[in-house]
Parts: sequence; C-alpha cells; structure tokens
Amino acid sequence: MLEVARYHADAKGCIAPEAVDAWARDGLLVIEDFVAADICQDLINAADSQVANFDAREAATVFSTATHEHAASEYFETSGDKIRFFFEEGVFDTSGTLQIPKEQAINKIGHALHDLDPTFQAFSYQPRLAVLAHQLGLVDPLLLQSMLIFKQPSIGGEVSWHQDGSFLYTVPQSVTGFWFALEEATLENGCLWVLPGEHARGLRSRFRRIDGRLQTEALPGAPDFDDTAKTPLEVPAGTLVVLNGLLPHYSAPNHSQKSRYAYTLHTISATAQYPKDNWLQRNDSFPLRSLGARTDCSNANQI
Ligand SMILES: O=C(O)CCC(=O)C(=O)O
Repeated sequence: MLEVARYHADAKGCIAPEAVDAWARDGLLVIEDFVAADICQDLINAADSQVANFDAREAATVFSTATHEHAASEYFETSGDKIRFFFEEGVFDTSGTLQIPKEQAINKIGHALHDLDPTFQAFSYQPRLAVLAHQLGLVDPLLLQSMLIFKQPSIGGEVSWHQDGSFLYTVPQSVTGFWFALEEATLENGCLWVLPGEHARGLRSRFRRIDGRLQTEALPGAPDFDDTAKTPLEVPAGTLVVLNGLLPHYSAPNHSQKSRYAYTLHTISATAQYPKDNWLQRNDSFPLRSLGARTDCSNANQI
C-alpha cells in the first residue's frame, strides 16, 4: 500500500520546500506534531463541555453523510454561523427521544466553533496556520467552517468519499481543509483515507440548493473516483492533515473501543466567488474573518 510522507513545521509554521512540493503533487500534506498534547487536550475538553451544556431535546436531527437526509433539515441549513449538534444514525426512537447518552450519540458539532467558542477561536486563528497557508499558496484565506468530529467508540459513523469542493464550492476552487487529529487515528477507530493525486482530475459533483432543496448534482463528464491508490492515514494525536478541496477523502465507521476526536477547519479565498446556492450561508451581520497576517519563512531552518 502507498505510504504518504510525513513532514514537520517549525515554531512559526514554516515547512520545508519538499513539503510544499508534496502538497502540489498529492493534493494533501501530513504534518506530524503540529498540535502539542496539552492543546489537543484543551480542545477535547472544550468539545466535551459543549456537549455537556447542550440540551439534546432541542434537536432531534439525525446526521447521515451516507444519505444526506439531514440536508432537508432547517437545523442543518442554518448552522453555518452557529454551534449545532448532529447525531449518529438510529439513536432516536420514533418520538425523537434519545436512546443512548448524548455523549455517545453525537456525531459532530458544526459549523462556527471557530468564531463562537473561545478555545476553538484561539486555536483556529493562531498565526502558525496563516504562515502555513501562505506557503501552500492559499490566497487571502477566510475561515468558513469548523467541525468537531467525535467518532465515538462502536458507534461513530462513516464519512463517505467526497471532495470538500462539492459542499463549499467557489469559483475558482479555493476550499482547503485543515484536519487536526486530537486523538490517535487508526484503521480500527476510523482514520482518514485519501486518494493522493486524484485532485488533479477535478471536481465531480456539487451539493447545492436547486428549487429550494439541497441536492447533489453530478458535474457533466466528471470521471468516477479512481480508488486504486486509496491510502489510509494512520496518524498520532497532534497531526495536521491539509486537504486540497478537490482531494477525495473518506473515513470508516469506528468499530473499536477508542474514540477518534478530530477538529477540522475549512478556508476559502477572499478573492474567489462564493455562490448563493451553496448550503452554507452566513448572516451578513457575521462576516467571515481572515486567517490573519502571514510571516516570511525565507529565513526559517530547514525542517
Ligand atoms: O474526520 C472525518 O472523518 C472526515 C472529515 C472530513 O471529511 C473533512 O474534514 O472534510
């Protein structure tokens, strides 16, 4: 099986030229030790306290990436500028009562933790990310979306193969994912899988509002994903995986006894056009903010 190379960033967020080359070639970049162990723990604690403070009776919306059934839900569609809670499949009975404790039942929190939770805000707008983004060629990155994906033991569901550009479409394509392993991610607990280089074959579909309803639309002439090179990314806690918005990725259900917490951020370019028929729309009174000022890496040590 193909092995994806691992890189490191220095204290400023600077990476070696070989890492920049790997990003361009593969459409993804794995940076180990990007997040210190105590910061991973702070983020885990902040996520757990969001869940503890959430009244599960407020939302009986079942989240399922396999069927996109959630798409019809107003709760999902208006979550772009809020902190909302989405559940694993099958955890409610027909009357909307949770059958298991909410701590096990929540699939993810989204989609504006980065602007509304102080711990996630401080982490998301850290200068090292702006430095890294600049080296990867991102132009005026704005923080659009954040999610905490729990993958709780035995129940954490699959995230089906997709390109982030289908959901967060811009012209030209500019979405970039920053995925942080807050806990070790393994084959057993549902690590990411990727198709290195497959971003070069373009966007396959769009998830957009058509006649008032969110739907997935195949793009004309788009090839199927070629999954012959599908590669698991087993990574230690603290690893950052950066994903080009056209890079197909997936994660399996968690059948193990260990959770797999990950925090994920998506940026778009301020210079790109963001269509009105994308699912995620923010209120005009709550504009997107820039990742921040960049620093020059020209004097950085080789990592
Ligand atoms: O964490 C996962 O399992 C999937 C994350 C993902 O698809 C994303 O961040 O775009």
